[in-house]
Amino acid sequence: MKKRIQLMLFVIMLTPACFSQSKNFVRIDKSMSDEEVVNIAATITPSVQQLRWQRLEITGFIHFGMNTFTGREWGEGKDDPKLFNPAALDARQWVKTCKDAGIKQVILTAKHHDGFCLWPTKTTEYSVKNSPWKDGKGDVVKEVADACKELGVGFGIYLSPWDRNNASYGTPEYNDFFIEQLTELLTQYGKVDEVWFDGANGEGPNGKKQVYDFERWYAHIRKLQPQAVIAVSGPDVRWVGTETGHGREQEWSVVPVGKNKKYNEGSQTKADEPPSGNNRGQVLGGRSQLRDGDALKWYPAEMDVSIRPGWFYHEAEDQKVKTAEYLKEIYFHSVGRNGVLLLNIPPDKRGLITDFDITVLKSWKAKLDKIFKTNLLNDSKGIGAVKKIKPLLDGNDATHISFSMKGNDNVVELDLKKEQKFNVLLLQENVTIGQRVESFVFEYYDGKEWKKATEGTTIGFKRLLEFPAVTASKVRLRILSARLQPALAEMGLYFDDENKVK
Ligand code: FUL
Repeated sequence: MKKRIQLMLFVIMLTPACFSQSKNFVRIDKSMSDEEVVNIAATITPSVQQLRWQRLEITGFIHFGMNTFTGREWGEGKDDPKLFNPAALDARQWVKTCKDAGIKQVILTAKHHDGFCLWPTKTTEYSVKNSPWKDGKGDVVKEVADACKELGVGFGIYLSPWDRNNASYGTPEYNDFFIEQLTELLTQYGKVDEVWFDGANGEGPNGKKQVYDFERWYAHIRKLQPQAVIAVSGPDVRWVGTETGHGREQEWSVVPVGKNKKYNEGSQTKADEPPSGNNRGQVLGGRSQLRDGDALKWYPAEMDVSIRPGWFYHEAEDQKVKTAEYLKEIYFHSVGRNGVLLLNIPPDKRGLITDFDITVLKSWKAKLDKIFKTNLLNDSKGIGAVKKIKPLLDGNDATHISFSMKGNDNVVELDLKKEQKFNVLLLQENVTIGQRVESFVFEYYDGKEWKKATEGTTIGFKRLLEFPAVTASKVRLRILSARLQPALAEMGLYFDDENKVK
């Protein structure tokens, strides 16, 4: 008997974390008290796929296709495939440019709303195979997938549900056609890490709108590429609600869903809609909103934005590439507000990312590397109730210090050992435990008393705050309110000599 228990324990210890069940969807009902609902929200955690995706922090979008050649943003599906001829196309240059900028995963528009396919699909004649590019023998999806594999970058596909070219659009047959397109993309190019569905649902060539069979598509993706996350008209990753690259001041990863829908316990397949309630405000998932739906779900935010005004390349926008300074702000307001940034970088008609974009990306990367080069807390010592601060400084987002929130067990106080100048704070929660912090204040000791350097609400996977520079040798973080016991994973303090926050 003892042996059996020992064996069982051994097996449990050997079971990789990815096989353990995370609970990322829970139904709630009217009989539950507010406190119960808050406690449920605090224990909801990401799936293995969601956690992998969250840890990428910066991902890239490549909008490329017929629009690149016609100068449009939304093609009508009538442009001649002969127009598609990116004579110098170099997908490796795209992926390398992204990788050098810190982008960890690249999503390609395999088909945009015009229906033109960047791979030689069997499902339609409207594709690269009828273009002059490589005499119709080219395959952009393959070239990008291969470059991602070679350079160790994740690979994702954007397949527009809205198809303005296909004659079956607006009929049930279109859903079968879409399944065939998914099958090709998910079986011919190796591992796919993200499948991105846009919400646009306009009219097709016959003037009809399509009723998308999302649930069938999700099940198909789960079967063929179970490790992929499905965004943003999808169950794993939610659209933040704007295309500006900015998240909310309070961005919770646990949000209410399914106001008018009937969900099954444990099912994530049906959440093909935005969270319930008001999605446009500066708070999503706050206490007062948790009852807006009939379930709570781990549904983290992706902030998509283009480096240029448009999603596709237009020569006239060469001088309108966002500045490195503005991209830095976007980074602080996306990754630094508990989200994943999806930055679009569109190649030009040659099939290359231009130097205008590359120059900005390089200086953006250099800026971020410079800010986060030295964590000024590295040599610090815990001097309050919490002495063992190593989990906060080990670079591991799954080790943490937990706070009971009773008495003064909500504070971590640090001696920096010498005067340091700082103006950027980094905080991370261990989200494998749940997202819990609701408000905090960060203070410094000026020799006489504690003063506020900055304050915030949610932390989540990562929170970044900029504030006017302070010089001090003692600092402390006080968590003011939380759901259950919060688990603080990482803490960083930096000095950005270009920071203009007054
Ligand atoms: C939108 C689309 O309509 C745009 O063209 C672009 O693809 C963007 C990422 O999603 O909704």
